[in-house]
Amino acid sequence: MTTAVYNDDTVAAISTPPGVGGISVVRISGNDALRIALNGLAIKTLKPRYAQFTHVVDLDTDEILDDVVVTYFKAPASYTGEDTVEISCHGGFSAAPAILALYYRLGARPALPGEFTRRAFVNGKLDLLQAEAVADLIHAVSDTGQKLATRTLSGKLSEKVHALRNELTDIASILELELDFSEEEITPLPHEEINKKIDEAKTHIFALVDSYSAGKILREGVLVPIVGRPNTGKSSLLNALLEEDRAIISHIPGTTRDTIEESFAHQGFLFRLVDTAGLRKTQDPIEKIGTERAYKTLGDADMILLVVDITMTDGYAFEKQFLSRYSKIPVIVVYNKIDLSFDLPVLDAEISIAVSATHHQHLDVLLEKMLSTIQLHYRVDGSTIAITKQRHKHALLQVIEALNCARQAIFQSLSNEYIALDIREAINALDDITGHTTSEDVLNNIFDHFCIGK
Ligand SMILES: Nc1nc2c(ncn2[C@@H]2O[C@H](COP(=O)(O)OP(=O)(O)OP(=O)(O)O)[C@@H](O)[C@H]2O)c(=O)[nH]1
Ligand SMILES: [Mg+2]
Repeated sequence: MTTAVYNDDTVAAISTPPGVGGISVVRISGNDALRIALNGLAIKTLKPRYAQFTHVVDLDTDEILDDVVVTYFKAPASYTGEDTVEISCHGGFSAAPAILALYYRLGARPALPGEFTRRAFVNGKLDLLQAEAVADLIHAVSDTGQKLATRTLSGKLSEKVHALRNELTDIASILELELDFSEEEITPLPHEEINKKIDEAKTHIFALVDSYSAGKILREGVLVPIVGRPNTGKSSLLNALLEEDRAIISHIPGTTRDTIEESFAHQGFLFRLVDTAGLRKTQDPIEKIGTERAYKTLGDADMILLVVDITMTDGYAFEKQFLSRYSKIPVIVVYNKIDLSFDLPVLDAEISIAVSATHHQHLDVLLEKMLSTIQLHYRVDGSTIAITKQRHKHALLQVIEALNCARQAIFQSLSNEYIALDIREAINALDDITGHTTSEDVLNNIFDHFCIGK
């Protein structure tokens, strides 16, 4: 559990990952960072924002530990908002740990996970949305995820939340002003007007709640189960899209038992394909577990590839039923094995593509369709601003709940005092998102998930 002591002690950590590499960086931050850093260096002063070449010298033996380049960031112009010294030493497994051990002996405390960023947050350098974006940026698994995190880090999402906050503060202020003055002194805003303003704010909040799916896709990738009846060519399609011989393929129906997840990037998006067991009624206990897993994966799907074997001539009852059951998620019907026939079954599907998995025919068309479907359905593009955490969604739903209470209070003709109270509650819930009023427990939970050194 994170100890909530900040600013009055100086912390140090290695900010680069362990392993062989060109350089490693040891970071020291806190009131005493400059003094502690200089005690281990062969130079006597550090000029702010200059890279200075020097040595780190062992306290007891006078031995040079490493040649280093040191940069001093004087408070408040640093990442943490405190005096910070960054020592770039040689990479690998020995130099940085030796330098860090020396600075512990010189008085720095080991930094906790995410402590540099937490200090930046406490010192007002970042709000909580931006701090979370730092973690997202470090852990980004796709181009789109990296870009979304960068936009959030630059404050784009915070701006949206602040704009919402201003809208709500305006409403509360009007109501509170009316409380302070009698009706002779000011003309009260009609309740229909207040209702209108609340509804406008709600529309903006709902849009932000809706952005969660887009944010999730950009951040975690698009989960795409490949499903269909046995032997339709699901595993062949997985292998063809991955351009890799990943899943076992055979002419025997029921070959795939377990789900197999593999990812690939296309146009910056990460597609997480899941090959599944063929869907059919079966007495085989292992195949049964396989189909159960397939249905479970479907529950989390962002998009589905329903593979149909066009050589089958049985009326496609299964596929028709499937399409009516999964009407809320985008389904692409992939008519496979067109190298064998051109007679496409007519299924009532919004999107269908004919391919040959084994002959790699029209896979590029399928990929383009997958991409455009995601962009259209989840309204994502290169400038999407979206929430990415359940925490954000939960707080926004609380805002809506408080605004509904305000609407109710107006409906019941309660005094402005009560309406304003509800609006203030909505504002508090918004402040939870940016970190104004976030509880220590929530903060601990967020920063404990960071790595040490960030
Ligand atoms: N001619 C042709 N055969 C294909 C094509 N795609 C798959 N097949 C064949 O169809 C058979 C089944 O392929 P799989 O990829 O194992 O099918 P599956 O849907 O994964 O099957 P299960 O795992 O049993 O559900 C194999 O013999 C493949 O070679 C295709 O595009 N054209
Ligand atoms: Mg298979």
